[in-house]
Amino acid sequence: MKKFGLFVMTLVSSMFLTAVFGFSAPVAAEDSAVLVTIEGSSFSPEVVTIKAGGEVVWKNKDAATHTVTADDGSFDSGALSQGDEFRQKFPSAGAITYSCDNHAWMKGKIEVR
Ligand SMILES: [Cu+2]
Repeated sequence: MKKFGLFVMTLVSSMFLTAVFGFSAPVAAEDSAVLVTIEGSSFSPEVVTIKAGGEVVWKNKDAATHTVTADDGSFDSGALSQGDEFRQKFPSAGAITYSCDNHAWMKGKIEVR
């Protein structure tokens, strides 16, 4: 009887874990954005290719404040402090170059296909 009780407890706890995992999985699936890390005063990767309708998220890991500013003015993150994120969707195909307002040498490119 003790063994049966242990079996039931194992079954119940694995069902609980399945329920928790089942609940968290769709949340992770929603976030299909391509990550660009800002670190060492550079965008990494510098060039990313995404499908039309895709999203890019930039995360600033530097202590310095950076911006993600499109050269054509189509988007601008404003000041990103350490740990801040900026998200941008790209609905149509084309290439968009961007840079950091605070550091002119920081450049990146999004290729939308
Ligand atoms: Cu910068």
